[in-house]
Formats: sequence, structure tokens, C-alpha cells
Amino acid sequence: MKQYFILLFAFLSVGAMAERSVITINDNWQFTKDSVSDVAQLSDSHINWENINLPHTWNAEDAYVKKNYHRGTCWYKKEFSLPKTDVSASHFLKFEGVLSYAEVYLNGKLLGTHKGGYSAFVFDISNIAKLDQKNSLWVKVNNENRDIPPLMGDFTMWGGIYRDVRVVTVDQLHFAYGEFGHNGILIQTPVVSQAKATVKATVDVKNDLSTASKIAVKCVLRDNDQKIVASQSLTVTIAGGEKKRLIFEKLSVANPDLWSPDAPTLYSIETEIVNTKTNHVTDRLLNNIGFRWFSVDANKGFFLNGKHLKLVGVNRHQDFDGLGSALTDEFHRRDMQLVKEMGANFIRIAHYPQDDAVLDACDKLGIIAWEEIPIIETVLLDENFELLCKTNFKEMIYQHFNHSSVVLWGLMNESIWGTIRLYPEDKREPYLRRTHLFAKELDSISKAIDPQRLTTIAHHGDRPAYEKCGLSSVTDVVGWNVYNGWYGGDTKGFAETVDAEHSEHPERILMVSEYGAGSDKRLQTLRGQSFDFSIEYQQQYHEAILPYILERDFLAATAVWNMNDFGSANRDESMPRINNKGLMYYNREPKDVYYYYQAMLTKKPVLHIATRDWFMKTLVAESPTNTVMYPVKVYSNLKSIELFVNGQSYGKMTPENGHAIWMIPLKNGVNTLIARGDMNREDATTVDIKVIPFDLKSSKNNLLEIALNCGSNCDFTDDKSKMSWIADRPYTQGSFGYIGGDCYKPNDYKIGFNNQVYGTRNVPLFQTIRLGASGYKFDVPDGDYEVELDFAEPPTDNQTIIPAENIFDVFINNQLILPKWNIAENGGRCFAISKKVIVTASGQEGIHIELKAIKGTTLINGLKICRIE
Ligand code: GCB
Ligand code: CA
Repeated sequence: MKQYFILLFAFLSVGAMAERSVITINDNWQFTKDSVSDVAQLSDSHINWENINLPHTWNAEDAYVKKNYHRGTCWYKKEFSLPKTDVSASHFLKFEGVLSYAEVYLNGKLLGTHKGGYSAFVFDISNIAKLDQKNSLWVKVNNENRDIPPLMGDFTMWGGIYRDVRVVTVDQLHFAYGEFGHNGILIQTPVVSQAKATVKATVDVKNDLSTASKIAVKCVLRDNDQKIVASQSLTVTIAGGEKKRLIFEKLSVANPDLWSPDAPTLYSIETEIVNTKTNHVTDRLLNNIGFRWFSVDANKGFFLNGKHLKLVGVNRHQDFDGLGSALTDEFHRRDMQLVKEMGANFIRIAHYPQDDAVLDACDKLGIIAWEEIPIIETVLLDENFELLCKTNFKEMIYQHFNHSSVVLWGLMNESIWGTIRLYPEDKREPYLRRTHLFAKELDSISKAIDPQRLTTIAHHGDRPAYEKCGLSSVTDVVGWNVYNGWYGGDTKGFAETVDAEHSEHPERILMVSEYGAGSDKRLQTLRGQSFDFSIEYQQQYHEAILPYILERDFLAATAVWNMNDFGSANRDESMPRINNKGLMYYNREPKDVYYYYQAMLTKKPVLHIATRDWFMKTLVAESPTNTVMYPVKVYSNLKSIELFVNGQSYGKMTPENGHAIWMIPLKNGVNTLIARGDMNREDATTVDIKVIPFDLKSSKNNLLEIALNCGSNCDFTDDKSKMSWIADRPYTQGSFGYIGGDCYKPNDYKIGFNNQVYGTRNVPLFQTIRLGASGYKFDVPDGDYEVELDFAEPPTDNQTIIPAENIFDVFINNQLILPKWNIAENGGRCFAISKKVIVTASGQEGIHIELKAIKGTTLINGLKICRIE
């Protein structure tokens, strides 16, 4: 149907531009990191140019390996021609996003600058662009963010032209881009009810001709089947060079098909300009609109179209594994599809405005959105900074105004958390005061431009601090980032925190803007604890918290931090440079825990054997039969599920809280798991198990390999070699393990240290330490073995719990292997040091590694023995 219209216009409109032409110029750019002092130097033959395509970021490599990834100035250049037109036309250049500062030159002239990496900006190039020759575009880009929000934040500040660049060519009588980059049409729905919906369209038109023209501007509302349901036409005379605003208020529809997550019905609004003298259509735009109304209640939460709707969803960072922020639109659309399939009906687009494709997908899929600007952790006491924040805020509101999925505009995130860290108490006051006032100003801006939407801020856990400076009572909705059970405390603390907030402020509309826990596929455990980064703790965490959420109506909305693992170059956790709190991996492969949400939130049948994150494993037999009993979890919302392992049934279970767990015997080798549920559902997978025999000494395996993740409750599997280091275990006669000592725990909620360990891919193995053990014993059969000892000391600022200097002797089977061993002295501070030594086990004595402290304590991070005969 749409095509039909386009053809029709093409036919009718000889003498005017048939359609505006919108074409990307993403291809064949030149890029340099070389220092260039000014544009005159750009033609210097010494500059090294690299040929690239957009979307592009210059941090797609360095920000994954180092903290001091390139943050500075780079240059881009590009030659392009304008599309040929029959009539004279106006031309615009639209950048959809440049991180974070852009200075744009066309044919040697400065077009303008733009600050802020997450909104679009448009230049009118009609007077500078050449029609008959190539145009040369130069763009200086900088990602230092000294005075551009975000000033800080837990994510990588990718630099580059990372979204589309388009040339827009349009008849000289056209819809006018707004000051804040919107396309010239703002659509509101002043009245929406079951019975009726009305549209208000504010339309800006521009006459770039030198003479006055009489135009008719037509607004046509069509339903989902392209049927015209309303239209209105306004006729005006517009002087040469004039820009005029027209307001359409007569469009309405009876008994509208309402927009909701279950039925995201969209109407379309077509606007066109007709030159009344020639009767030619000179410009045409199409926007979608969903009719919905919403309200919030402090006790009952969110209501859509008069019905209660619990908003449960995720936060989303835009970047992707190995690509940084430089993504084509299909990445954004696919992400929103994954959010929808998970059963979420809510997204917090955090911490910055994202590609229009995200919002477009939210409209079409029925995902209710909160979008925010990146005022994060602190502010500058500087008028220009505030002005810029306000501009970026207006850009977001205007540019995404027509997306019906948006319900909340977010002003800030954890806006004083950085201030508290950066300034001593006696210096904080002006920042706190200013942040509060500033929030109020932003709030009024939002109300003035877009009174139909709600405002919000996400605050961090220091509730008294926000209370004191007034920030928690500025916006319509108050968001809290609640991390009990991760950054300290336990998951019960989540319920306590939100209950306390609700009872202290029963008048407030509450949302949990963030909650989450990290996980790393390589770490697995049967004894999950906070900050161990095991996939199991993350599951346990979400399985504890989602029920709290679902039983509390006063929580209007909640959002998991985060939809996906994302780049955060300053982080040094189990995966340095990555924040791994995603429900999906960085490449968007769902973690098993994603299916927990799916089982809990969707109505469609879900059946997922939750072993995909640990499809291989080394287990130690606990009985002479050498099978191992191991829990297998299935995420499901079905009534009854039967689990089969290696062809045998282990009985039926009814999932509770979205899951059921069977203790099943796993054998050495590949085990087949099949789950069958009602509604003919089936899920099947395999797990590859290596069993270490119960009676080690009887092992005839000449490939025997045993590795231990010393000082950790987690098994660690190298994702490349597939070697598994088993969770640390105490020695028992006939088996293997430590003798004495403790796990290194810097505080009561963390295990291991969180600093990058260099010289290894296997960072988590080295971050966890057994302290003060007198040794390890392995009751292996007689023979020759290679023993690998893995060491790394934490940085000195972690040393409060261990002595600054540690020296110990290492003996293996009474032979002094490492005399007066000092890890730090040997380069092992935050650096992986491995020593391999050949030892012989004889006389049925096995292998005995002895650690004897001389000064400080003994420490060891990992151990591996491997039979070599
Ligand atoms: C927060 C921040 C977010 C972080 C997150 C975390 O509260 O708002 O930017 O990434 O916590 O993972 O610590
Ligand atoms: Ca370890």
C-alpha cells in the first residue's frame, strides 16, 4: 500500500521533488588518529589516512584491552555528491550520533559544532554544498568529555562517528528541521480513551524560495490497515525564507485500537505539503503513532489504558562484543526483539539516548520505554555545562517525541555518587545544591515541552543523601538502583530497601531502575556467593529478587541491570574492561538466566535446560561407582516436566518460581539430557563431563589431569583450552585438596581481588587466592607428573587483609622447588606467574606440595597436575 502511494506521488508531482531523498553517506570515509592542528593541515601528505565505513569507533580494539583507550581528537573526511534533482532543492546533512564532540566543515567552511554523543544534529548545507561537483566533508571528533556529559560513568566512552550520516534533499517548500534536530512534526494525543482518540500535530514548514508561496498542508491519519480515518488540511501563505508553525487539532478517531505491549497497534500520520499554485506535493513525511494513556499510583503502580500493568524489564547499553558502539540498525532492532521475547514490557534506555531504531522497535513491539540523558554521578558548576545538558535533554525529547513507547524522560543517573567520592564533605554542598536545582530545571523543561510524559531520575543506594539534598522529591517517579545482594548485603535486603522506601514515602511512585549481578560463563559453582561472578549466583540472585518484585504492586516498574554484558573499560572484574551483569552475553547469546525471566514473564510455553552456560565440566566422584550426582535445572512455566538423562527418566516435577531442579547422576563423557513437558514441549542438550575417579590411586588414566582453582568456591574453565580448574576443596584421604588456610576475601561480600591480572587470559583463576595453607595433597598413582603452580599477589592497596611482604618455601615431595619464594618480587603483583615442575610420585605417597611461610603468609592461586608418562 505504501508503495502505491509513492508511485502515485511520483506521477502527480512533476515540477516538484516527488519525494524527499534521504540517503546515507556512510561509505568510503577517510579516518586518522594523527594529530592535526587545523583544517589547513588536512591535506598534508604526511597524514596517515585509513579507509573506513561508518558506523565507526576508533576504540573497537583498545577499549577492550586497556583502561587508557584513546580518548582525544581524530579526524574524518569524506567526498560526496548531492543527488540530482529536476527543480532546485534544499539540502541537509544529518548526523545521527557522534561521540562526543563534532566540528563539521563542508568545502572548507565550518558548518557548526555539536556537543553530546547521543543525539542527532542537522546542518542546512543548501548554500555551501556544490551541485555539480564533489563536496568535501571534514569532521573533527573528540571523546574526552571534559565538559560534555557524561563526565564519568561505568561504561566505555567510545569515540567516533558511530551512527548513520545522511544527506537529505528536499523541495524548497518543505518540513523544517527543528532547532533540536527533530523532523518538523511533533505529535501528541491530548485525548485517548476507549471511545475516542485525538491527535494534535505541530508542524513546522519552511519556504526556502525567495518568493512567497501558498501551500496546503495536509495531515492524514490512517489505521493499521492503511484506511484513512481522519484528515485535516490547512492553507497558508508562507513568505520567501519564512518558517511557519501550523497546528492540527481536528484529527480524531472513534473507538481507537489502543496501543499496548500485547497489541502494539500503530496508526500512521502522513503529512504533506502541496504547492496550491502548481498542485504539486513538495514534501511528505510519515510518522507512526500509538494511542494509549497511562497513569501511576503510589500503591498500585502503573496503569496502561486504564488497566494495571506491572512493568518488568531491562536496562540496555548499546554496544556489542568487539564492535563497541559502532552498530548498524539491525543490531538495535534485534536487541529489542530479544527483550520482547524475554517477556519484558519495559526498557530503561540507559544511560543515554539511543538510536532511533531502538525507539522505533519499541513502538512496533510494544515495549514501554524510559529514556534518559547522561548526567551521571556528578555535575560541573558551570553555566555552559548546564546549558549543554539542557540542550541534550531537549534534543532527546524533541527527537524521540513521536515515539509512543516512551513514557518517562530520565534526567540523571546516580547524580551525586561521584560528587560524594570526589569532594570532601565540606566541599560538596555547592554541588549537591546545584544538582538539586538543576534537576528541578530539567524537570520543568520536560513539563513545558512534553506535559504528557512523566519525569524520573535513577538514584543510587544512599537514600539519606538524596533525601537530604532534595533530589528524591523532584520528579514524578523516583527510581532507585538497588544492589543488595551484590554490592554488599543479601537479596533479602532488596525487599527491605524497597519496603522501607515505600513506607517512609507512601506518596511516591517507585521504580527500581537497576538491580543485577555479574556472571562469567567460565565460573561455575554449587556454593554461589555474591561477587564470585558464577553463573549460578547470578541465577540465584534473580530467582530471589523477581518474586519480590512481582508481589509488590507499589513497584511500578523494575529494570534489570543489564540486558547485556557491556564495555566498561575501567572495570577489573573477572572479565577486565567488561561489566558482566547482562542477562545475555556481550554477543547477545542469552545466558541461562534469561530463560528464567522468560519462564516467569511470558505466556508462551518455555522449557529450557539451564546447562547451556556449563555444557562441559570436571567433577569429582564421591563414591566408588564414579558417577556424580549433580543438580540440573530446567527453566519452565509448564505444569509438569519429565527429565531424561542418558535415556532414563528421573521423574516429573512441577516448576516453582520458574524452575525445577533434579539431582541426577552424570557419567564420564557426553551425557544426553532431555526435558519433556506438557503441550508437547521438548528441550534436549548434552553436557560433556570429565569425572575424576573416587579412588585416585586406582586411576589407570595416563592422561590424568587435575587442576584446582585455589581460594575459590568456583570451578573455572578456560574458554579456549577448555581446561577446568575445580573449585578449591579440602584434602580427604585418597583424594586431593588443600590442607588449611582460607579464601582471600577483601570484605564480607567479595571473594578474590578485583584488579586486572596481566599476563593471562585466565584472570579469575589468579584473582582468587588460598591464603595461609600449609599445602596441597594429591593421592595420585605412582608415576611422573608435571605440577603447575599459579601465583599472583593483589595490588598493595588490597593488602589490608594480607601482609605486605610474603615469603615462603615451596616443597614438592620434600624437594625444595621454590626457596624463599616471593611472588611480588618475581613480578607477580597483578601479573600471572606460573611455574611448572616435573615430579615423581613413588611408594604410593602421591604428590605433596608444602608451603612453609618464612615471612607473612603463604599464598597460591591455582594448581594443576598432569600425568606425563
Ligand atoms: C549503577 C550504575 C550503572 C553501573 C551499575 C553497576 O548503579 O548506574 O551505570 O553500571 O551500577 O554495574 O555497578
Ligand atoms: Ca584461584
